[in-house]
Amino acid sequence: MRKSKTVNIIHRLLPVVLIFLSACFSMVRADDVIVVRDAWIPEAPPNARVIAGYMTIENRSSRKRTLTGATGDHFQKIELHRTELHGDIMKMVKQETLEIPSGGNVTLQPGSYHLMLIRPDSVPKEGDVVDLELQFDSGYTLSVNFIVRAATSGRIKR
Ligand SMILES: [Cu+2]
Repeated sequence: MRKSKTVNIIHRLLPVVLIFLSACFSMVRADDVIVVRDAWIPEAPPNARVIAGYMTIENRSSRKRTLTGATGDHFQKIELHRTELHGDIMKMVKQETLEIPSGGNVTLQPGSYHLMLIRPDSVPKEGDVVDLELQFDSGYTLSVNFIVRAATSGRIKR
């Protein structure tokens, strides 16, 4: 009697467990197609109130992905910016989102898109690693380690 009860419970729970497991696997499948490379932060003066974050985001999925924001424990807030030339003046313009086309990639780099890390608890130094969470439109978050490099040597060479 006891045994069949246990079996019954397992039978009843099995579909739930399977649905849960397949949801987990499909989440992994859906989200492991975003790859971030060359994540770095140029070293800033110790009193800097904002610092920049750069990286290349690659989208290996079959549909476009949209970066909607980022968070980090040691910053008051993080915005997505784009440096634009207005006449003779370089301006940073806040962006709500950044689209990464299917099968393509977008590079955040000096003079273009960047993460603006606002009011750090303390300004990281060359060699430090800063952990940030990137948020995408699917609700997916990706943890990325940004390496702090000397500002002059940090540019990505092509
Ligand atoms: Cu900015």
